[in-house]
This record gives sequence, C-alpha cells and structure tokens, in this order.
Amino acid sequence: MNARTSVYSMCGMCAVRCPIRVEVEDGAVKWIEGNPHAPGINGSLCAKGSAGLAFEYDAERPQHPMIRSGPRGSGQWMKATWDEALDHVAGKLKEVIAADGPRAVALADRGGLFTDLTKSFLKALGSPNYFDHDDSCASNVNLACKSVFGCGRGEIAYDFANAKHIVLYGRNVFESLQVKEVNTILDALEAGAKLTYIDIRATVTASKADTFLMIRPGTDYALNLALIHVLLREQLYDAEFVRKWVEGLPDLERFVQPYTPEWAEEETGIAAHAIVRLARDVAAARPKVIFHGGWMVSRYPDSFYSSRSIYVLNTLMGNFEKEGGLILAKGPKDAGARPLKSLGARIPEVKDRIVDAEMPGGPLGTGHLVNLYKAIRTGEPYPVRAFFAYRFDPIAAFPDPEAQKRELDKLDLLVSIDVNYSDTAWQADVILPEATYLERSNIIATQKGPKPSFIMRRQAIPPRYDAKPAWEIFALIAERMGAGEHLPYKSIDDVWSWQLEGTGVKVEDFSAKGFVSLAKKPILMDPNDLKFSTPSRKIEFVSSMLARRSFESFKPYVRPVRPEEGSFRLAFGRSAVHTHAQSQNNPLLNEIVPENTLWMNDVEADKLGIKNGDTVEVRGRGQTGTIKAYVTPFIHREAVFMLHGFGNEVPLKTRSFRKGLKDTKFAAGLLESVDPVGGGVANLEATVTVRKAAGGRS
Ligand SMILES: Nc1nc2c(c(=O)[nH]1)N[C@H]1C(S)=C(S)[C@@H](COP(=O)(O)OP(=O)(O)OC[C@H]3O[C@@H](n4cnc5c(=O)[nH]c(N)nc54)[C@H](O)[C@@H]3O)O[C@H]1N2
Ligand SMILES: Nc1nc2c(c(=O)[nH]1)N[C@H]1C(S)=C(S)[C@@H](COP(=O)(O)OP(=O)(O)OC[C@H]3O[C@@H](n4cnc5c(=O)[nH]c(N)nc54)[C@H](O)[C@@H]3O)O[C@H]1N2
Ligand code: SF4
Ligand SMILES: [Mo]
Repeated sequence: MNARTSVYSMCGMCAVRCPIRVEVEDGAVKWIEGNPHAPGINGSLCAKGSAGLAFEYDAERPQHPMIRSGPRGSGQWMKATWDEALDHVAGKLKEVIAADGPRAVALADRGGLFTDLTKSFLKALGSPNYFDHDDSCASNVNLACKSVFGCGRGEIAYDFANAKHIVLYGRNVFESLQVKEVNTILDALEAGAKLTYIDIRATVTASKADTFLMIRPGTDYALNLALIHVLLREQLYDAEFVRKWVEGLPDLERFVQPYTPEWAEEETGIAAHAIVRLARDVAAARPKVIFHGGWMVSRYPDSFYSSRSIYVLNTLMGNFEKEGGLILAKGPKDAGARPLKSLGARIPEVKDRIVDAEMPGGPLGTGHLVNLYKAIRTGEPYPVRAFFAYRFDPIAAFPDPEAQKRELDKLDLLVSIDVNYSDTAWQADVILPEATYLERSNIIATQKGPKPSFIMRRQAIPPRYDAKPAWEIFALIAERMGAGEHLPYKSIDDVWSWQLEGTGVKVEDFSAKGFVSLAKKPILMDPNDLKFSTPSRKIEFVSSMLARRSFESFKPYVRPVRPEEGSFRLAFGRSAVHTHAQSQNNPLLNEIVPENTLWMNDVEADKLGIKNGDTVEVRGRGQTGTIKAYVTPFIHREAVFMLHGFGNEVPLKTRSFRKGLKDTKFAAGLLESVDPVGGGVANLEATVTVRKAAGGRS
C-alpha cells in the first residue's frame, strides 16, 4: 500500500469528465475513485467510471496505428508504425490541400472542455471547418437558451442544492447521470425539495419523483404553453422580475391565450388539473425552482421552441442568479483571474469561412454536421475531402448509419482518433489510437461555474499499447504539414507552460487536488444589475436573434403526427451502466447489461399477443431486427423504447458483436430531418411496427 501513489485526474469513461483519484503501483492502476477533494463528488464514482480498470486492461481496443488495406468498412487493416501512419495522413492531406486549399479539411470532435486543441490544429492547417457532435445532443437547447438569455446552455448552472422544486422533462438524472448532479439532487430531495418528472416512460428518476407525469411523445411544448398560460392568467409569476428584465411579456400573453390546460390535456394526455396544480406548486416555491433545460427532451421538429418555452418558464419564476435557481456560469475574469492562454493565440486567423456559413438559409448558427455531409456529397459551396473524427463517432451518434457511410465514402481521407473500434473508426482510412484517459495528460481546461476553476487530466500510467496523447498526435501532423511552429510542443509541460503563462498558476498547484479553484465562494451578480448578452441587454421573450433570421419568437403548436394503430414511435435513451455506443464491449459493463430490450406498453403488447420476454421483430423504414420485449404498463401506448448504442457490427469487439438492436438504423432517411431553427436531428420521428418473431417465446 505504501508504494502506491495518488494521481488526481479526470474520468474518461463518458464525456462528463468527473474528477478522480487514481492509485498507481508499479506502473499499474490499482484503484479509481471520485476525487475526495472535489465538491459534490466526495469520493463517489458511477459504475462506468469504476469499469475504467476493465477498459484499460481490455485487449479489444486499437493497440497500434492501422491503415486500411481493403475497401472501407471491410475490416482489412495493415498494422503501421506511427511514422508510417502519420506520413500517410500528411501525404493525403497535402494532395487535398494542393487541389482545393486547406478549407477542404474538416475535423469534428465531442465539443466541450478540450476543443482549444482541435480548433488550434485546424487553425494551424488554415481550415475553418470545425464541427462537433452537438446536433445529435443539445444544439436545439443551446440555441434556444441563446435566443432567450443571450448565452449558451453551458453558461447556465443549476443550483440544485438550494432548490425547492425541480422539474425535469425526460431528463433522466439518475440513469443518464453525472456524479455530482446525482449527489446534489439526492441531497436536495432529502432536504425536502420536490421533484416533478415528465417522461413517456417511468425511469429510475420517475421512481424518485414526487410527481410523475406520463406525457404523450413529442408534446412537451403543449404542456409548457399551458403552464405559461396558467402562470400568467393567475398572476402567479414574478411580476417585478419580469417587468424589470424581460422584453416581450405582452406578446407572450397574447400568444398563450388559446393554450388552456384543457386544450393541453387533449394533446399531452396529462390531466388539466395536474397542469394547474404544477403551475401553482412551482409558483409557491419560486424563485427556488428549476425547470431543467435537458438535452434530448424531445428530438422533434419543434424541439427548439419547446426548449425555448423551458427558459421562459424559468424566467417567470424570477430564478435567475438566485439561490436554488439558474446561476450564470462564471469564468476566470469574473473571479478576477487571468484566463488560460489559447494554443491558437500564436496562430494567424483563418480567412475562409466555415462551409455552412456559405449555405443560404438553414438553421441558426454554423457548424451543423449535416451541412458538412452535404458539402462532402455535392462539393458545394466548396469541396471538403478530408475529415478527422476525433473522440467522436458520428456514424453511431447520428441517424441512418448506412447513409452516413455513403457520404463518408466520398472522402479522400477519413481519419479516426479513438480509443475504441468505433463505427466511424471501422470505416476510416487510418485509425490513430489515442492513449486512454489513464495513460495521458490533456491540455488544461477551464471549468466555468459559480466557482470557476482550472482542471487537469494527468497521466497515471504509461500507455499499455502503441498509443499517443492527442496533443502529440496533432502536433506531429502539423509538423509534417509544415505548420510545426504553430503547435511547437515536445512535451505536455510545454503545452501547460504556454497555457498557464500570465495566470500566476503553476503546474505544481494541481498536484494536491487536481484542480485550482479561482474563487473562494460562488460568485453571484448583483440582482439589481443583471447583465444579459442579448442585444436589448434583457431576457428576450421576443428575440432579436430570431427576428434577424426571420424566425418567429412564438411558434404556434403543431400536433406531432400520431402513429397509426399498431405502429409506435421509437424512443431511446441511456442505461446507467453504459456510455452511448462506446461501452457495450467493456468486460464488466457488458456483463451487467449485455443487450437492449424493447419496452412496450402492456395493453398494446396484449393486442399483438406479445408477452414479457418474447422475441419480437421490429420493422420500420426498410429495416428489421429482433429483440426481446419488456412488457410494462410504465410506457406510453404510442411509443416503444430501446437503449441506444447496441447492435455493434465490429467483429473485433467480440463480447458485444451483434448483441441487441441498433436504434439508429430505424431512423433511415432521417439524417437530414433536423429542427429547422435549432438544427438538432429530429430522430424521434421514426416509427416502427412490432410483431412476435417466428418461434416467438425465448
Ligand atoms: N449513464 C450515462 N449517463 C450519461 C450519458 C451516457 O451515455 N450514459 N450521456 C450523457 C449525455 S451526452 C447526455 S446528453 C445526457 C442525456 O441525458 P437525458 O436527456 O436525461 O438522457 P436520455 O437517457 O436520452 O433520456 C431521455 C429520456 O427522454 C424520454 N423521452 C423520449 N421522448 C420524450 C418526450 O417526447 N417527452 C419527454 N418528456 N421525454 C421523452 C426517454 O424516455 C428518456 O427516458 O446524459 C449524460 N449522462
Ligand atoms: N439514436 C440515438 N442517437 C444518439 C443518442 C441517443 O440516445 N440515441 N444520443 C445522442 C447524444 S446525447 C450524444 S452526446 C451523442 C454521443 O455521440 P458521440 O459524441 O460520438 O459519443 P461518445 O460516446 O461520447 O464517444 C465518441 C467516441 O469517442 C471515443 N472515445 C472515448 N474516450 C476517448 C478518448 O479518451 N480519446 C479518444 N480519442 N476517443 C475517445 C469513443 O470510443 C467513441 O467512439 O450521440 C447522440 N446520438
Ligand atoms: S459520470 Fe461516471 S463515467 Fe462519466 S465521467 Fe463521471 S464517473 Fe466517469
Ligand atoms: Mo449528449
């Protein structure tokens, strides 16, 4: 035990990146736990985080660079050295750039804390074409938040600890989890906070709620319009806050007039009296009320507006910058500290515009992955011929894997930098294995929040296989492209010194806890001097950002198409023990949940002669597959549900190979079906039929 050392770092088993403490002995990881120094974590880790050891010591992950030797997706690979693989990548990039300029190179990653590296790499090459995964996750929510508050959703923190009433729309906090959030919400519930949970099925979160409202799929917007209607009609909202800080209340009042609770009952299936009661309950608890913006609330064509209505509801609670409400995330400057120096600060600006800035119309903002696919396919507005997928698996994350494979097949170069054989890696020309989160250090990141901090992922052990950290991979490619002076780093210490220059913080300051807090206590704005970054400097119910693009601020509700009798909307979500499509082959997690099942309403199942545990055939959009039925009264009659991320087709992942069913394939034809304003994919538009499979009972 004495020979063991502690390394403070960051979990990498999902993108939440919880702080961890790793115990290392003789170059091997012996133990991982939540960082005991990190507030809200108190040593805890989720099941996936604990399975980090199993992941590290699993041989079924890429062990060296690989260059494709057969057709794309054929699984024929040549083992390569790093020099061979990087020379191959640089050689192709040079051909592409010679013909079509640096803008013909694109990169997409997971977004979030570490993007300074990837954006700087693209900048070093001279390309504006940076994309992230957000259209498959939160872009509707993010842009909706911007249209109301002037800042993205990541700029808003939720003060669950002090909340009196928390309202969650399909935000399954206890399964689709973040460790700190789970701990904080459980504490708040214990201290008496109320939880209202709205979903199309009863999840673990529903089981912990005071009130669970089962909603008809795709109708959250109707529920919210009725809630707003009641809050305004009964004058239950914070009139003083609204008078002072809001633009457009009269327009909102006119707009919600027809949307009564009785009308919403017909749409949502939630009783009118329950809607009125919820409005009165939250009003009694305000301002300590949180309507969580969620991520995936409803991936429907009106998700932008349904997300917007959630931010309107928060505003009516007057909860902005108040204890128990929504707190603007603060950065280093708010704490009187100097921000990290960007790796891009030494690189000249790129003159070309990102490819979708030159596409007329379309959703708000740029960087929509579907537009990248369009440019790859058509060569318009200009050709894009090389694509790096770094810590991102679009083929698994976006609808219609086969359509994506066809688009990506047009590329001259597809590179995947991953720690797994992802679906995208399997289609790539070159796989560059990144050292795992336990084997590498990352660039330092800034964690914004009420108490901003700098956080560090620090290498605990040497790479087991022939893998490298991302900062080195990108620096080595830049060097081969003649752009070495832009990313001139030979060690992670070089990177960190550049980032920390002028901040007064030293690398050693991270040793004791793994992070450096920039504020002693939460920073709150003066409630009389709130600052919003909207053009009006106010909260905009009537949005200038939307008006500029001729989008309406108040979109009338449109009833979602109701599936015909015998067909069901295919909903999906997460398990507490898996991460998206990347953990199904983990030796431990695979043992706990090896495959997905199809949740089906018991009354509907009965009509089809299907019993719990039967093998059923699912059909839709030309696709078919079999799966076990999980028959339950706890799902809406119009929907069936399966966990996302199963049905792996990469044979090298033997434990998960062909186990369970791939939800994304039933969204065939929906790749370009996006929310017209927010750009997020509307992949809950897929419907399927279900029947007992031949030989039925298993
Ligand atoms: N264990 C685990 N935790 C994770 C992740 C993970 O992969 N695994 N991923 C992280 C990421 S990236 C994200 S974005 C979050 C996602 O966090 P959540 O958004 O909470 O995750 P989901 O499991 O997708 O839950 C969506 C829920 O929406 C419900 N739903 C479907 N249609 C409707 C509808 O029309 N209305 C309502 N109200 N509900 C509906 C589904 O039944 C499902 O329970 O989780 C994060 N945490
Ligand atoms: N049908 C359907 N589609 C969905 C969802 C759904 O529930 N249903 N969920 C959506 C949501 S909310 C999201 S956020 C997206 C997620 O989609 P992605 O962002 O693509 O998923 P991730 O699982 O975060 O991982 C992406 C890739 O990163 C790799 N990876 C993990 N750790 C590392 C590392 O340390 N280094 C490197 N280089 N690579 C690493 C993984 O192996 C994986 O291949 O999917 C979305 N798409
Ligand atoms: S939620 Fe779990 S898997 Fe994700 S970073 Fe935290 S501990 Fe790791
Ligand atoms: Mo996500």
